[in-house]
Amino acid sequence: NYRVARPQGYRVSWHANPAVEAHHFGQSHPMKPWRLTLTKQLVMAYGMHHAMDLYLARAATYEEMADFHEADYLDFLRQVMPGDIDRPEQSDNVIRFNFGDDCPIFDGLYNYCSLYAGGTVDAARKLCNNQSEIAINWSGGLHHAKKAEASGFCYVNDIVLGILQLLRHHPRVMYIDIDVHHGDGVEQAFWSTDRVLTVSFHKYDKDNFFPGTGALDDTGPSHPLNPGAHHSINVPLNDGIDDDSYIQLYHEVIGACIATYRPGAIVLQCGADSLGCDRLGCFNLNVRAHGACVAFTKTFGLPLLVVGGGGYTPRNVSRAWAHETSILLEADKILDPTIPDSVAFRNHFGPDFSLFPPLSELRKLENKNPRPYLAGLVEAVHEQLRYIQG
Ligand code: V1S
Ligand code: CA
Ligand code: ZN
Repeated sequence: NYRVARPQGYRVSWHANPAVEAHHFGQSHPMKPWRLTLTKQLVMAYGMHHAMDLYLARAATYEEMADFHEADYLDFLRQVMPGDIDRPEQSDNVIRFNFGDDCPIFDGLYNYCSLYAGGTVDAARKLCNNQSEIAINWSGGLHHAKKAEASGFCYVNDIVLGILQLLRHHPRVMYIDIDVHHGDGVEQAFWSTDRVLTVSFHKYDKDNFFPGTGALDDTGPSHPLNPGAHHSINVPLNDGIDDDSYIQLYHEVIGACIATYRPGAIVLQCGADSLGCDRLGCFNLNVRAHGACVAFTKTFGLPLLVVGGGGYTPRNVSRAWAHETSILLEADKILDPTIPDSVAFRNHFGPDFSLFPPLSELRKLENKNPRPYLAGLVEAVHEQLRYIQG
């Protein structure tokens, strides 16, 4: 590996398979794997591919996915075909495994799932083998998938598979989720163990915002015999949170969690639907603020697995993930904030061609998170951390 002697910075590995990008959920579906193409084009136009180890992600095997998922569910996922959604003989399984409008059955579904999952498993193994300090898979981060159920555009929970790999080498792993939605699938997968601390920041409205879970007092099943009690941290937010509030909250919550829990590795889900102007999101964050969370997480110097997640305005998803790649490479200060002329699909970034458009101004949402509310959240997290040992 040529990069062992990098004078400053960490070895960063990039895990991707371009075949993921070609899958289609359907015309009106908000999840567009094509956003990964746009991200890659930006990363390459800035020359960042020269500063990372690039790996072609292989498909996760059935057995690897069975580390978390039930065989019945994987068998269905493997053999199902687009027309099955309307076939009476498949209707029991379609309902049981929650396929439908949110989780459609499209061409190449199993291939899509195994490729994004393979990227995260590979990335985790690179960290475990000490072959890189930071491993990135922007196609992963599909945090809603359950053991035997698809949910919220997620079919295979690559994050859970990645954490299971990290747990082979690290006594404690911390999971951080800045997607605008609650990271319910990852929380649930580990809610009986004290070896994973999950922390999700999200919009919370039990009745009107998907998935409706992640209240402040949802801290994991609190039976005295459950070692995982108190090991789910939820930071429920209202519409319109702005840059300064979010960054301060992130620093206070994550700083305290890491100091108390002392994880050996961190998994960071960077869902970009927490940006302003997102098609499904309702926060008011700019690209720099989203990136500031990544930068702060990196300062702890722990092995870091970075995955994507939601993000439904592709031009902004790609801006955020390209900027965050530059932060992980310590190249953010030298990137031109004007998007290079050479980038493919440059028309998507007009009329400003800026890496940092004023998202918080373009769709102004009232910030319904007053300072005392946020102070109360931090206080509650500190209180919860008193039950946790590192
Ligand atoms: N919000 C939202 C939303 N929009 C859709 C949707 C819209 C058009 C389609 F053709 C298909 C689906 N579904 C939802 C949410 C799911 C959000 C998932 C976020 C995933 C993630 O970013 O966290 C990680 C990748 N679903 C719902 O709100 C459920 C419904 C209640 C309403 C929408 N219909 C389609 C299903 C039931
Ligand atoms: Ca979240
Ligand atoms: Zn989301």
